[in-house]
Amino acid sequence: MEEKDFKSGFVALIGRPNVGKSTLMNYLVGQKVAITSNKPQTTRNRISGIYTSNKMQVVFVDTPGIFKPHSKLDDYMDKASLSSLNDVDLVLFMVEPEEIGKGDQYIADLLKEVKVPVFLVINKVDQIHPNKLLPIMDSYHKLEGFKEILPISATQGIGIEDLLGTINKYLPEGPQYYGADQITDRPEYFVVAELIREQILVLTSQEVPHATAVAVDHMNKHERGKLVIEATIYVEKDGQKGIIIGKGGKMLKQIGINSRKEIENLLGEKVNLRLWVKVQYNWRSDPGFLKQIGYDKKELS
Ligand SMILES: Nc1nc2c(ncn2[C@@H]2O[C@H](COP(=O)(O)OP(=O)(O)OP(=O)(O)O)[C@@H](O)[C@H]2O)c(=O)[nH]1
Ligand SMILES: [Mg+2]
Repeated sequence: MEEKDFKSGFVALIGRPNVGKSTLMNYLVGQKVAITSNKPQTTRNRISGIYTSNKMQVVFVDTPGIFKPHSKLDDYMDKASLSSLNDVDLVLFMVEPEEIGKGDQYIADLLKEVKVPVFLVINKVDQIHPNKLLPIMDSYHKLEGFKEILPISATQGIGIEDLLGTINKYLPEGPQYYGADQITDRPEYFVVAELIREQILVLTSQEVPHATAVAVDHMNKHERGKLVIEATIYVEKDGQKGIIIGKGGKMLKQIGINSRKEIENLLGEKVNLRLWVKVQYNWRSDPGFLKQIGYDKKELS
């Protein structure tokens, strides 16, 4: 229950693609609200994961990895990440367990403009020998500007208690914004579409995952005790459509089987998932289409 010195606030997760931002958020929330993959540029929209204990409520704001934009979608993704820095209480800048490189230097420079405290979080420390950690931490100490430098592993749970304890120290006293059982700010249909996209990231390669968008069209009727979900997978070219469907429909079937399991896990009920594949030429550079499927810049302000 709410105590007198209850703390709450918003904490942004910022960093290059693939450093483990979404993995950390899921670990903290205790459930998969953001999809993850070993391919960079997995996250495309801001999504919050809500952590609640009897001492505090932290709204973690996961963001797309920051990189040099090549298309309208890329540009949208960078803006989504950077705009989140203006309205949070704290920023976690996540990096790989290695000495600072160009991509991280670029983000570190952007973060100098941020007025709220910034923690440097070195993730994936399970991948390195403990002796290697000190020189890495030193290289970041030299940069200055970080209130705390914290090594963690988002998959092994290393350093997470420390991280939460340190966040607690910096957050202001405040109310519980969300119910204790709410784990994300996004509607279920958004997470459902993402879970389908996650399987496309797992099962296909090269340009296909990046050329794919998923939209849930219907998710409100039941047939024979199952929730019927209809969703469309958009790709940019006929060849990509062929890959998503696969020989004799094999790939699409596998995408359906895998994502249905994840969706049933999320919703806690049986699902009848129906998938369609459509070509939407050059959708990544089409502002009208981006808006139509929810990648809307206005959503950010
Ligand atoms: N070994 C190890 N792998 C990790 C750890 N955290 C994340 N990963 C892996 O790193 C990969 C990327 O994780 P994501 O959470 O998707 O990374 P992200 O920063 O959200 O990436 P974008 O959404 O593309 O910006 C996945 O394969 C994760 O399993 C960790 O602590 N240790
Ligand atoms: Mg991510």
